[in-house]
Amino acid sequence: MRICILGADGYLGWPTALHLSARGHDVVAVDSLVRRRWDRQLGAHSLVPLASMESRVARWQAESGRIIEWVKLDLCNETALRDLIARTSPEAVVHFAEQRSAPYSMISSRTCVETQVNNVVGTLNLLYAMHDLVPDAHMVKLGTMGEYGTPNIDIEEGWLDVEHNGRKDRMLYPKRPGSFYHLSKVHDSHNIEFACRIWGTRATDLNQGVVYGMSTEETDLHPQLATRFDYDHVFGTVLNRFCVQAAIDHPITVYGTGGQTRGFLDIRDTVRCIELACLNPAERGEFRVFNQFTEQFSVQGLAEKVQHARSEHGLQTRIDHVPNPRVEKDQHYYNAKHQRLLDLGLQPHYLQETLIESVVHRVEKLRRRVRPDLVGASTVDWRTGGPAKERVPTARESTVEATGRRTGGLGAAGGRRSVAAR
Ligand code: NAD
Ligand code: USQ
Repeated sequence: MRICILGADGYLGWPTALHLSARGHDVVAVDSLVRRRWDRQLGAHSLVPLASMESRVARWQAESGRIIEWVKLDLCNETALRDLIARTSPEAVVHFAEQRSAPYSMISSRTCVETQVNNVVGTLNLLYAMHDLVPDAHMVKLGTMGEYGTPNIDIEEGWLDVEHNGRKDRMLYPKRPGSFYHLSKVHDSHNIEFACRIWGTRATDLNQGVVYGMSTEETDLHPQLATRFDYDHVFGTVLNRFCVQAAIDHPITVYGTGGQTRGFLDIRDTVRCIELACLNPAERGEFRVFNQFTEQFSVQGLAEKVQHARSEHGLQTRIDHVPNPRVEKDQHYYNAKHQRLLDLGLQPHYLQETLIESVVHRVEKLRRRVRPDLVGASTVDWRTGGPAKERVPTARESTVEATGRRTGGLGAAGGRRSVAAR
């Protein structure tokens, strides 16, 4: 298939581009590189050193003999996006290209608006481009399990059969997300469902859980093919952060009681799920929703798994319960269906202590790159936003930054410049 991967410089987009290319698909890898800019602005960085996209695709060709076309493009630039879709005429477009951090979206009005504009406008531009130029193509969109929130009833895959006052209907499952980022995904889902209904667009919304892991078969082939790995408190996700904390003997930061339960999956299953969605497209006019995760865990349960994996090697790991900077339930019912990708043939990699140990082991090798000031609990509070040092610099401050003086950033005041910026 001809497949465009949007957001191909990211944690999940890059391994997916490699996975699909390795299986014989013609892949166009697209990204604006805005995430590297957000890292610089926040003073954060990927723990795993990142090659440029040019080096990555060249290395992939050397390793595999396969060509991935690399295009730098912002989805919010409608003209450029339309040119890309017209020129490449894809059969499937996989859309990862969004601001994906809940804490980032809660720092300030500016980061909230930036998140929602980037995500909602990019997706609308893509819907229009696909409708006008490749109406038969299939949109595979990364949504999130967090769109549903934590309702006190079972979570279905996208749709809910409702009986009310003696009448029945099938409705989009009610959403009650927990951040302005997660809300942007809800807005996307509604816009995509509407496009399916009025234009006959084919779309699969993958409501993905929290992803963990550092590598896939293809990213392991060469250091230049590695994908990013975030551990800071804005972009780092929970299990990846816990592994880094354990590796550097930092207490594990469980927010609140740790009863928050979420769906999780291994990064190797993410790339397989995307492949399955592409190979089995939605029908014309179908808004298809898959809940893309393989197991559910509480945050406390994950912390204990990491602690136990370490204790097997005689190592002690402390678990700290810190005040929750988020507004979320930490004791709640959670039972989310996740059958449809299994029906298509997904064979999950379930979380094992060996995986935790292998991630911790890899982090230990990169220990010198870990910045302790990025590892601790989040300072972005849902009620009050982020402290001034975390806010995105104003245009004037950015100019100062470009001339070499540091502004903003997650680290301690007067911290170092980020690795990416060095
Ligand atoms: P990431 O930040 O590592 O990658 C996203 C990429 O998209 C970045 O390289 C960024 O530069 C690019 N991008 C953002 N806005 C863009 C725009 N307007 N134009 C072009 N490129 C743009 O994130 P990730 O972890 O790889 O997540 C990818 C997708 O999967 C996101 O949509 C996210 O919401 C979803 N998701 C991620 C997880 C997770 O645990 N990582 C879980 C569920 C869903
Ligand atoms: N948490 C801790 N300690 C930490 C970090 C997080 O207890 O040090 C808790 C959070 O309070 C939350 C849970 O762990 O209850 C998950 O947090 P997270 O940062 O791993 O995940 P989240 O903010 O939900 O976002 C991530 C991705 C996002 C994706 C989402 C999937 O960044 O792109 O959409 O996971 S889901 O959670 O299913 O919505």
